[in-house]
Amino acid sequence: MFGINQHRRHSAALVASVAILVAGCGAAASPTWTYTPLTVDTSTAGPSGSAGASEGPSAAPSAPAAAASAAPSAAALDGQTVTLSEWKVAMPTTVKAGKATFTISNAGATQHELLVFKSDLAPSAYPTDAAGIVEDGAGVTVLSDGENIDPGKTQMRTVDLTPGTYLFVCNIPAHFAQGMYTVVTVTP
Ligand SMILES: [Cu+2]
Repeated sequence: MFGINQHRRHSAALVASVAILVAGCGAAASPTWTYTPLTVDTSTAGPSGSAGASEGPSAAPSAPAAAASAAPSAAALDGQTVTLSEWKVAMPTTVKAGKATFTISNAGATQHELLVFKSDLAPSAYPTDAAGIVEDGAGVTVLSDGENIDPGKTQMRTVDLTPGTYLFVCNIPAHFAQGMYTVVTVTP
């Protein structure tokens, strides 16, 4: 549905605003979810909204109900599927910390792989050589690696995620340079 996809996309672009977005999402259990929650103008969302949301203009931080729903909204990666294709790693951009076993699916037309790095570096600052990320390079830690996956195949992976910033990436030569990665924030 429109709302869910939009929400994911905004979360990716506006990680810092995730609490507000989540609050907006919660209030928009009503069908009125649009961009407007970002403006913190609740005059449009208010009429149908929850009791908490009607309290004031800055509903996101002050409404107890919205605040309570913010944390659980980052779902665990456990049981989810990460889908690889040219040149994307499709997955949630915010997940909850913890041990997670997930499926990696190659929906592309060529082999891909999935590596998980933990690092505070922006992707553009990752250590690279001509092929891609230098996996034992400075400032990055490989949390998980696996065999290449043929098109149409899947692979199971288990990781233990602690809060921080991760890069889920295909490091087959030139694939990282094609942008085949997703930055993932792991929340407590
Ligand atoms: Cu790839």
